[in-house]
Amino acid sequence: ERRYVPSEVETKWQQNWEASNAHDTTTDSSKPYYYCMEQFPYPSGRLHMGHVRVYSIGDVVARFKKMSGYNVLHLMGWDAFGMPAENFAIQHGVHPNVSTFDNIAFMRNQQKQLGLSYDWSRELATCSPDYYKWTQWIFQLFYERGLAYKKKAAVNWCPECSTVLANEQVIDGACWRCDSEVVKKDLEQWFFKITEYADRLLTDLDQLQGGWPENVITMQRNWIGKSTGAEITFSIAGQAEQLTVFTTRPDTVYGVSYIVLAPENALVQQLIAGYEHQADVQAFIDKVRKASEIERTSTDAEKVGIFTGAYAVHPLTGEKLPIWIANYVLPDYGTGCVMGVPAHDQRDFEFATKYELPIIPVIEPEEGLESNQTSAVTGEGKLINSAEFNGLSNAEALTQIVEALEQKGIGKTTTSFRLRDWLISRQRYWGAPIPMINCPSCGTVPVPKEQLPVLLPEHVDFGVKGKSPLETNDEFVQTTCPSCGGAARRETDTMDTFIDSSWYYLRYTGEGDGTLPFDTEAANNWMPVDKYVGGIEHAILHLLYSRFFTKVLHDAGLVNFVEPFESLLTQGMVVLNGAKMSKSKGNVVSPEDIVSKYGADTARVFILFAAPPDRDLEWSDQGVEGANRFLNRVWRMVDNHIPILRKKNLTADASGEAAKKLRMATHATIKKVTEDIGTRYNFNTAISAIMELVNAIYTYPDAADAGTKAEAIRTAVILLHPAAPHVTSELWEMMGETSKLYALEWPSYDESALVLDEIEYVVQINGKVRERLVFPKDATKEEIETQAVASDKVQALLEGKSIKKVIVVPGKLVNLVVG
Ligand code: ANZ
Ligand code: ZN
Repeated sequence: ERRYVPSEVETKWQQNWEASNAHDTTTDSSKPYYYCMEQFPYPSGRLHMGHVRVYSIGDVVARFKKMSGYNVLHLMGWDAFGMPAENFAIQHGVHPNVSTFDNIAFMRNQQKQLGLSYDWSRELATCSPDYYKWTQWIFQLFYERGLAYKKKAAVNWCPECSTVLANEQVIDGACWRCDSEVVKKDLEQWFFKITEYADRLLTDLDQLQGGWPENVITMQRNWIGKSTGAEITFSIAGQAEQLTVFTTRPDTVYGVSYIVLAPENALVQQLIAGYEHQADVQAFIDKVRKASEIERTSTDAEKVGIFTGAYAVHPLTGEKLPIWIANYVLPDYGTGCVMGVPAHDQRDFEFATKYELPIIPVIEPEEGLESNQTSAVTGEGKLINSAEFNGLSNAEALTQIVEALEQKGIGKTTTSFRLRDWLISRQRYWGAPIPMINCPSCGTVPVPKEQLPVLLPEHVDFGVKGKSPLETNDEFVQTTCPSCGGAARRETDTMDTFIDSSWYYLRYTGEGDGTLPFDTEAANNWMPVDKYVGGIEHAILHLLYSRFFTKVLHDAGLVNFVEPFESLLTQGMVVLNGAKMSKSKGNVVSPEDIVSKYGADTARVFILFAAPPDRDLEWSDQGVEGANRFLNRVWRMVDNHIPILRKKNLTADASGEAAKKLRMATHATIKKVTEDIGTRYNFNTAISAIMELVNAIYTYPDAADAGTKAEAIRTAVILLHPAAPHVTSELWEMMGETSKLYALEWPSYDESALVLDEIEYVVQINGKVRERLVFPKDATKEEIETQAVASDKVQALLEGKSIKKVIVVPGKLVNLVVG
């Protein structure tokens, strides 16, 4: 008798797989391709349970697909640039290059201890020069295609440290280091023109229906936020300049009582020039700009504004409308300019009430209007106070008013998107340098391609006031202009790390010959990713950016597909007593502890068994112990049957009652596990089906056919392999098998073994279940009826009563109506 010692078994098989290159990617042309990918981690230091969960899910799918005859691409890499390493450098003086690769080494080792089937020969780290060289190349491709441009934009600025802060470094409006109040400051920054792809990013979501969770599609759709409406032009009293508003409700145009601009709107300065209260308006503008967008747009934020002293002219009535600025108008949505319709827009209503602006109802709902409006009327209705449009329904009026405005040349139908261009500049060190040069005479010039990568200089100063780290290295900054040869300065911003992760899945498919960022042929073969497993926290940005990159690379002729991820699985969180595990909550269960106490297989089986993958998983010590007990039970099952399992010429004879039942259980389990893993991704029910099979094997009579039992045991071990690869490999060897379990063909089931010869019927009297009887599968209705009536129990219950009617539902039940 041999005891199950996970640590021994796991080390042995991890070494065995590594030595035999078990997880190398195959590209056998006779097999279909399957790309299984888990979101690559940030190398934070060590794995947490959330990681273990994503990897376990991905690994089951990858191993299952390999056994099912696919070439499988299954890899790991590191999203290795980013703030934490830089913060660590600032606080502890360890260079990001050192801490990052230390962290990677540690976490890679942890992943290996989990027995994950990655092809490590294709591992990548976004912070290595041979990767970010191509991130820079792609940046330049975007630039060449007019999709990268520079514009002034506000950054968070700490006046005390005189440094730019990332959003994560602003805590409750204050600097993370010195706690002083953070202000906004305008800097020239790089943007990616994702808005040019807004329509395609929206319409192509249709292709993802079915493959992506519905809620993720909805989140993407809302983020892109397409609104259909109109632009209407207003002239400004006494000025040549005009104003254009964006409105989704042109039907309310006669209800406009003021115009309101975002304080940042370029026109504002012109409007207030020479106004007697100009200084007050300016002070108001400065104050609003400090608030974040979230504060400004939240519906319960107080709406505040100030009159600019200027007036607009209503294009249809000629009436003078005061022009205000207010915090609730955003500078970069629509035109940054709104026609205020207090009677029908709640924000405008609150604003008008506060500042005593006129409220003019122009739509009358069916139930009539209150004489003293207490809130905006936002529903449907008929037009009033609207000249020749009175009496129309507001839907009709909308079209007709836009037509009328169009004819006058002062309005047109348009769409607006919530989606903004992507600000990609970071005034940070630990990121890919933007490969551009600023020349005093030629302007912005790309670094010549043959000079890529622009390497991150090793020596920078993280703490110089008023400078971002790259600016502190003169050798880096001073360069010559590629175009005129004169003295020039390098761009000192680095790229948002979301760029690094927007194309790694392409690099994984093959590095190619070094002339392009990836092997385009390999990418076209493997892509789109068949299964992408990751957290819901990336449901918007990472996926949107990756989709955007794919489309641009498609348009540039580098790939032949437009969507990168065909199917997406968003796994739930790992929680403890209902709360997300997190360091700050102090409720972290560490993967190291679980693996060293119970082994990786137990951790994997527990995680897969405890919940469907898209649900939150409640951590439970009893659950972990249960998983461990189950593996021990499987171990003993094999260990106790070594003689029959090793008997090579043992044949199965399933003609006996018990053998027939066990054979049926075996094949039903193959069917269920195959479908649960391969099509439903319900790993929890797959494992519970294997548990049931193991139970059936345990209760199988000793006297019954041994060959059938051996088949059942062997099957249970194979089916469990993707979830618990180490212990099953060991058991396979103990059975005397010499083949490699990971390379074994996934078992198929025998349909005929699933068919029952006999069926159990429920016998009801007046709808109440009274008896259960077994009939041959091919019994006729008459036979079933007579035997049911003749049974002892039914006869006893029938005493003194007569049968009025008998209903037989084939395969299910007999109901006797008795009176
Ligand atoms: C007049 C009006 C009357 C409006 C009415 C609504 C109701 P969505 O659906 O989100 O696209 N708006 C336009 N630009 C804005 C900006 N930069 N900041 C804040 N609000 C802005 O919203 C479109 C509506 O939001 C527009 O239609 C405009 O107000 C406002 F009964 O125009 B509406
Ligand atoms: Zn130049």
